[in-house]
Amino acid sequence: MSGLSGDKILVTGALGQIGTELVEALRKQHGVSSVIASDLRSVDQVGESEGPYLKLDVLNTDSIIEVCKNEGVGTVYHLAALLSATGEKNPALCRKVNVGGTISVFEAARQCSMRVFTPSSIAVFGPDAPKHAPQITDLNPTTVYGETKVEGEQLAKEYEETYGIDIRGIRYPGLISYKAPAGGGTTDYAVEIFEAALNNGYYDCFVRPDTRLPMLYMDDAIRATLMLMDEPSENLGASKAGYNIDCFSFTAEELANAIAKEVDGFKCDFSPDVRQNYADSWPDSIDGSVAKEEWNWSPEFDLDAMVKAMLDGLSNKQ
Ligand code: NAD
Ligand code: AKB
Repeated sequence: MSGLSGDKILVTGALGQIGTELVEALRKQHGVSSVIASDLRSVDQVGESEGPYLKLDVLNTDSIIEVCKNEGVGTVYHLAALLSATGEKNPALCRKVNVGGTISVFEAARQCSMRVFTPSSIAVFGPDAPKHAPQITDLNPTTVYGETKVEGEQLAKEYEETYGIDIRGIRYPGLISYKAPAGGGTTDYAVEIFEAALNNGYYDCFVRPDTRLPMLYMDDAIRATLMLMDEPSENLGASKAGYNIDCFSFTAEELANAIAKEVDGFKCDFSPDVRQNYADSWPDSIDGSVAKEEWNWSPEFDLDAMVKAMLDGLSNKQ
């Protein structure tokens, strides 16, 4: 992978669930000083940083352009966003940050000749999509968050067609990890349940036991992201702004049972709240055959491997 205007990498929203692990992986691949992490928090709030860090609001296009020009940034991983549960509580802010922030980054990419990775989500699908969602189908989400993700994919296509910018994205399923907390999404129950199981032996889950959603362990999500960004451009087709990727699916009850096999006495109750509606509007599983054909994606972690990795990771952290 070669940078265009420069070889450095900028990550927005770097302190979030994905950014925490993506920055680590990118620094291993490219060297610590080549990867600039950025987020809304100031440096003194972040503490001792293990590499370059900047306070950067993605709504401030001029600042992004200035940083990219001064630092010689060639690639941006744009992660700053509001997730579904937080976004539905404040739809205006969700639109502002998710769509406005994406336009800022694309404008900077246009002016500084940069490549961009920007995640989409399974939230692009609405209740009318097949429950095993194909790559191509009508996208009619019923959440504002989902609408911003559809708009992000459309903007990526427009910027690529109009200005020739290389913009790539993955429709991430719910991501499960332990290094940083989940950031206010509907799929957060599949993350919170682990810490609750280890600390309290009990979790009160905010979706019904039969709620089935596509999910992925973070190691696989990071690997998919790096693979997609390393793939030669000529191999990628019309879905490059938002690939479905193969992952695994389980119900909330299947997850609780898998944890109970490992954590003696673990008990889970289910008290669905408003997030149930968002979960019900999303598919049960997704068809990742286009990503498999174009850049050979397949995940390594299944439900049992993920449960073991989560419990080991959290136990070693505590
Ligand atoms: P997160 O909420 O954990 O992190 C987002 C980060 O963005 C936060 O650190 C926040 O401080 C920062 N941020 C918010 N507003 C900002 C602004 N104006 N300027 C700069 N930074 C700002 O989210 P995440 O889980 O790491 O998700 C990253 C991306 O991946 C998002 O686009 C999200 O929609 C997408 N995604 C995540 C998942 C998942 O399960 N985590 C699934 C599908 C898609
Ligand atoms: C959320 O639940 O909001 C995210 C997502 C699937 O986009 N995890």
